[in-house]
Amino acid sequence: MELGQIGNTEDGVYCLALSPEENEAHALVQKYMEEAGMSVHMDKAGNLVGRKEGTDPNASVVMIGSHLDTVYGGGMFDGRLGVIGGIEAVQVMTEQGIEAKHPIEVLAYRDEEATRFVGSYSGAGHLTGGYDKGIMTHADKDGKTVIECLKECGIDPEHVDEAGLPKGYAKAHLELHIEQGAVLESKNLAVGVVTGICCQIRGEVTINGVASHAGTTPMNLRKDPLAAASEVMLAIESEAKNYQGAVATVGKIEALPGGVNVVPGCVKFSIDMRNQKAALRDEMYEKIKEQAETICKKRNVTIDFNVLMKDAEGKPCAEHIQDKIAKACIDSGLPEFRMPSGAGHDSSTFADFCPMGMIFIRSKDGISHNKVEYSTAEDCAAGTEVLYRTMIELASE
Ligand code: HGY
Ligand code: MN
Ligand code: MN
Ligand code: MN
Repeated sequence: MELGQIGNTEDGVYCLALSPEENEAHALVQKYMEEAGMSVHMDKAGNLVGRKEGTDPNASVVMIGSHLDTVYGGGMFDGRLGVIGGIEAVQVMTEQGIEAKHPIEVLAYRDEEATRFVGSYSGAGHLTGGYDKGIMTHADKDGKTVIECLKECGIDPEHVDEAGLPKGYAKAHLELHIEQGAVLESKNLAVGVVTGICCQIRGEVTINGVASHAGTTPMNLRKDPLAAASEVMLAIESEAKNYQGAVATVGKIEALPGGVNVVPGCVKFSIDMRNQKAALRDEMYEKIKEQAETICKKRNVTIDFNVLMKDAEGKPCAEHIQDKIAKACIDSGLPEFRMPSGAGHDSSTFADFCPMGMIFIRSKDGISHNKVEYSTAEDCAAGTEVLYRTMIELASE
């Protein structure tokens, strides 16, 4: 529970990427890792690495990782479950005196959420080569850049790219995570085997009109970007409903100059569009762009789509890892249920680096990225047991 108190406020947990709270969370987790019998260090990208040696020090590593940073007003389980669950799995191994051939590493990755800066999975991306260096100069909403925040967290920006791991370093990457949706709950299941992770497009849309007097500008003479944006957002929503499994979200909007008696001159809003397959996601995106341009032309305003982050493709979980997780479910007395992930995860960046797999546990009411995010202790334990069994199987063979 201590971890849950870090950055906890009345409207949710604020443990943002590369913040003092994220550092505080890493320091606490380092203590847990040491208590579990792991050697601990911070890698050059600022990720926390707990390591339990194997009987064959040259064997490839079974990696278990997730994140400690949250969205604005987030919950206590997103990411944290995977780090704490990994530590618990190693703790049990240590307590039982179990040795395995392969070294095991439990990692807390920096900046998974891309809430404060663009570019998801940044910490993990440095390890697998999946990091877009252009993001280093990005600034958060207060104008603070990634470089400044890295330095404040004691991470040398000059050396983060030295965190990269060689191909073959990892035997597998596992991640335990809350489902963040309502599928498991609807089927009354505690645990799910993840088959693949969605691919995302994130960006910013700018609509420019003409700021004018709210009292003297007749309705038919306005070039109002906010009214246009409202129509565009409804088009985004209805187009996304045409694609099975697709989602499209506008999570943030800003109307400038923001005066109550001023017809706005400019509107900026975020877009987050996802599907399991890039081709379908891109088809939906292009259709939305086309409709948006037609709406704005009709309204005499201009629109610009600026893509800030785009996953090349959905990320499949390795079949043999899925099968091991499914076996671990059965051995834990749980049914095997396979399902895709509509959320992105640190594991996404490992898909092209090593065989990766994910384990989901049920989310109450399917809610996440919200302070009421909740999973029962029983489900957390069930997911951790499945992780433990899969980890031992992979580390021993
Ligand atoms: O946005 C996501 O899917 C994840 O929570 N980063
Ligand atoms: Mn997460
Ligand atoms: Mn999240
Ligand atoms: Mn150097």
